[in-house]
Amino acid sequence: MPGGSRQGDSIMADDDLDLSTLPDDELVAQMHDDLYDGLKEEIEEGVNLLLGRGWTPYKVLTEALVEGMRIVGIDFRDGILFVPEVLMAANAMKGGMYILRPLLAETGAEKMGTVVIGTVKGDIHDIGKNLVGMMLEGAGFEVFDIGINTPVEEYLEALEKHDADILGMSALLTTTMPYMKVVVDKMKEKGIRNDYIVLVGGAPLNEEFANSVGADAYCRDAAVAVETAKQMMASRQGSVAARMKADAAAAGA
Ligand code: B1M
Repeated sequence: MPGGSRQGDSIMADDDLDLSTLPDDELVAQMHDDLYDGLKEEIEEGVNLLLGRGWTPYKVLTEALVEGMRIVGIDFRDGILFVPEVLMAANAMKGGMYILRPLLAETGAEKMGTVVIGTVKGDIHDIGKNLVGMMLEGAGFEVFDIGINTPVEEYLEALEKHDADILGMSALLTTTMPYMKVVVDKMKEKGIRNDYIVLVGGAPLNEEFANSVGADAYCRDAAVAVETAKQMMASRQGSVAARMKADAAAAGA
């Protein structure tokens, strides 16, 4: 990356650094630096060290990885980092997420429902989507991740194939987020819109936008996505149960 890491100079040359000797706060700061520099092996080592010190997978994810990527995003926006460096940072982040994924999914929670999730057509950002998928799995949802650059036909095919309850769509670009409306409109046209809960997320979105495209909810982050998915599944199951009760009462009358 241009000009070296943001804070690395203040500690010592990265090659000489033994991450295991650093206290937690310095290790996390160093990991932000290593993510910035796209150092996948160092990120993997840092994640393992923090887990070994008793950090929960969620704390490692949010404080070491997501925060590191937030810093990368600022310098990308300001023209200090460019696409190749950000790709390396993303690759390093994925190395860390790969270690955390099974741990986040290991909750033994009962099955909450089935989710199909994908990044919309024209958009290749997948870190946030992957994270949301991981967290939903950890909360007991079965998740089918259909990837990036997803056209409407693939969303609809996957919903039917996996008998899904929830459709999750991610968009990171102001130019691609309107595609969510294309998907929802197609669902309406086919008369299947109300068969699914539609959740949307991504940095440029907000609640108003989610309403305008006809989604059920906007999810600011992965934790909100999990809470929203759980609540919406519970109220959907509640209304199905109420309808069955009413039908049974009507049949008995
Ligand atoms: Co791009 N990029 N990028 N990028 N990139 C952004 C999004 C940008 C904001 C950077 C900037 O200028 N500050 C900017 C968008 C500007 C805009 O439209 N307003 C931008 C741009 C311009 C571009 C390109 C056009 C650059 C270029 O080529 N000139 C290009 C577009 C490519 C394309 O998609 N067609 C591009 C390319 C790339 C890379 C390939 C280099 C790389 C992506 C690698 C990858 O994903 N595999 C990349 C990256 C890494 C970023 C930033 C730096 C980081 C995104 C990220 O991973 N964040 C980003 C800057 C930023 O967002 N601050 C940026 C970490 C992640 C955990 O957060 O994705 O927000 P996030 O996900 C959160 C929530 O949003 C939410 O929960 C997640 C977890 O808490 N959420 C959901 C997300 N999806 C959800 C779905 C749900 C629910 C919640 O469903 C239920």
